Parts: sequence; structure tokens; C-alpha cells
Amino acid sequence: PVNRFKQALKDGRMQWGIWQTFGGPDMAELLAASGYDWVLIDGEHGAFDVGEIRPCLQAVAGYPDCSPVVRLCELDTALIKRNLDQGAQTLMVPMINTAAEARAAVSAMRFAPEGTRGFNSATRAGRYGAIADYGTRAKDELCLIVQLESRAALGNLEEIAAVEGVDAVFIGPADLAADMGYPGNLAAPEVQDAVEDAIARLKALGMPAGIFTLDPEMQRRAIAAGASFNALGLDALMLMQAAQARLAQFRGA
Ligand code: 3PY
Repeated sequence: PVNRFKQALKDGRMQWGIWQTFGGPDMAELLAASGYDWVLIDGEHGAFDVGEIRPCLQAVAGYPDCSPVVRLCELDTALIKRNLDQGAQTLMVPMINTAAEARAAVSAMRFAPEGTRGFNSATRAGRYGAIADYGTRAKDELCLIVQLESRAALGNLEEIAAVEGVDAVFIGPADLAADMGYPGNLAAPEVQDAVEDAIARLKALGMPAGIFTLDPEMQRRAIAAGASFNALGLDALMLMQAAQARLAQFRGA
């Protein structure tokens, strides 16, 4: 199947995203139905193993205007293989610091002779064998987003972005802030400047750039600098904030 998200990134069409960290396929469906362009199924900080990501992918598949993106726990070739086989087309790999790490991710997503992904087309990815030419089509349907979230990564940004097979770059401001000595403080001017600079450099390279931040100033500056796939919220936080606000309206009133 065509990867509409990959195409939208290529075309530079703004894609608004939302983070799923718990709740299984029901939460995935709810978020997909809410109008966002992509749902990030978070295998890094969320409580999802591969077998739990699969039904989330199936739930989002009912909403063709919304694309699932699976974030892995880390750069791990086994996790890449397993998630791709379950039908994840777009992977976000956190904590990429060097071009060599980016190349390892690309290799793990490609069948031989180009890469090292083990071949089996009778998976959900190959529609259980119904896609006869999955072996040759897979490369075009898959989309790799690498996450840069340290000073070292930003120092290597141009080299990482030049790796053939990297489709987009996502800045992780929370980890970057921690790496810069400001854990939990995305408002630090040095962090804000570093994020804006990274996005502007990616834009200059023609590389789609994205970000997840709840900091309104950072989000505004990222958009102005050219970020084109931005996540705006996270399930647990949204639910907590709504629950607390509702209670506050009545308790003690
Ligand atoms: C980060 O901010 O570090 C993330 O990984 C998500 O945005």
C-alpha cells in the first residue's frame, strides 16, 4: 500500500501529529478519528511491545487520512524487522547521533542486496502473501525518520541528513534540553535557539523536519523555521489536564 505520510513529507504538506503512549487499539482509533494527520505509537516511552503495536496499526488503518508512525525503543535491527513485518511503514528511530547509525537503520529496513532485513512477504506487511511483489515495492513504501536529540547529533546533522534512505529528521527537544544541561526546561533560550537552528539547517537541505513540543514558543519558532510534521499533544497529558480541569469546575464550587 502507498505510504501517504511519506508522500506528504516529500510534498512539504504540513502534518499535525499526536502521541499515543497507552491504551492499545482503542486509543489508537480514538486519536486517528480526531482529525490529526498522524499518530505516533510510542514504543520508546509508551508501554507497547511489537505484538501490541500491531492491533494499533490495524485500528489506525480504518482512517485513511491518518497515518501511524511507530517509534522504536532504540536503534535495534531486530525491532526494525519485527515492526516492519507487522505492517509499520513509517518508523521513527530515537537517539541517532551519527551517519553510521543512520546507515544502520536504513540497512535494517531494506532487503538484500541493499540491506539486511530478513525476507518474508507472508507477513501483515506483505498482506499475508497477497502482495506478490512486496520484495521490490517495500523500499518505496517504507519511511525512515531519525531523531536527533543531543548536541553530538546536531553537530552531525548535515552528515546524517545526507544518508540515502533517511526520509525525515525529527528533533527531540526534551532529550536535547537534558543533554544541554536543562532537563525539563524547554524554555531555556539556548535550547530554543538550538532547535530553531537545527530546523532551519534541515529546511536548507530540503530535508523534512519535525518536532514534538508542548512549549508554544518553541512550536511557533519551529513552524516559522520550516518544520512540517509537528506533534501537538500526548494522550496521557491531555486526559489528565481535561480530568483535572473538569474537577476544578465543581470541587469546592
Ligand atoms: C524528546 O523531546 O526528546 C522526544 O523524544 C519527543 O519529542
